[in-house]
Amino acid sequence: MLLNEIAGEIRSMEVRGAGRIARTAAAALRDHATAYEGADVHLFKEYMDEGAATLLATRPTAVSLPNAVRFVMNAKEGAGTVPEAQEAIRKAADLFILSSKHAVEWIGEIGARHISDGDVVLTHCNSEAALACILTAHRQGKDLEVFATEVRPRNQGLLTIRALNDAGVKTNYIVDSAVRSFINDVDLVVTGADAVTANGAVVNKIGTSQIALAAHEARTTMLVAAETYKFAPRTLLGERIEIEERQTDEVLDPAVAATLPNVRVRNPAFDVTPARYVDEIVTEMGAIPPTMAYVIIRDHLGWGIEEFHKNFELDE
Ligand code: RI2
Repeated sequence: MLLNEIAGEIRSMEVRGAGRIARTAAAALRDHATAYEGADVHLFKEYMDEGAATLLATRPTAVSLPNAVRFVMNAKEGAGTVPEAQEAIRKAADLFILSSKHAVEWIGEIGARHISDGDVVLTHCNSEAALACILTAHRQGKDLEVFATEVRPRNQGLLTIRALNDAGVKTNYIVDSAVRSFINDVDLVVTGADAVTANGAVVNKIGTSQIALAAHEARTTMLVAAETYKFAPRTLLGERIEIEERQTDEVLDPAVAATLPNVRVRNPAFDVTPARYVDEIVTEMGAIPPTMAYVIIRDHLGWGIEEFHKNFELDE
């Protein structure tokens, strides 16, 4: 499939979920590089830059996307010829995809240790990292019960209940607004993340922050399952994560909206949960307090503030 078509699938959410988007983008860059037939390495790099820009323009919030693109694109930097650059990109993309899959498995193993036999777990949206924790605990023979939210407006909860059902996990399906009614029955909340900022705030599917508030009030543990490539280096510079606002017809039928000229429909796809409402972030490097996000960005992603200082000139 051509890179433009893959970008279209990410935009329309046929391909969705922060980890899957990142792996799909890495594979798209690899195939885009392989398809190049010219011999001029400078033209090749321009061609790749255009492809990367197309992928980056698809959805603005999940930081896994720019992190994956940067990882793959950096690989070509030292290459002197087109075949060298193509090979470097292929290797980097395959490495990213493999490590991403391993990261999810590690998160499952570590997250499952937070789940005890007999626990009731609540999850929101459809996160492969969060589901890895739940399904690993289930495979270990722990007796679990899950509450899964519907996730208006795109109903990703349907994907979650299908996966849980097929694995044989006892599951309750609830509308998003029922979370507070059930939170006292829940031992543990586990969600995924689209981005984690340098101060440990978690950006995830709209509704996550309300769930975190309800969990906080009920003294229910709030875990976030997130691979390290969801941590956002540029938030060190004070850059904010852009919250995607999607088209209004996902929320209200345009024919109905047309009869309501004084009503503006809003459709933010994500919200921000402050670090103080998150007990731990389960990464493939271990379960960490959210306040350690800076350490992940500096030591694991290799983006210390020194990197930025090298690239910026201060005024005399
Ligand atoms: P994994 C999803 O976004 C959800 O917000 C989910 O929690 C997050 O990505 C992480 O998903 P969307 O693409 O990477 O449904 O854990 O908007 O699968």
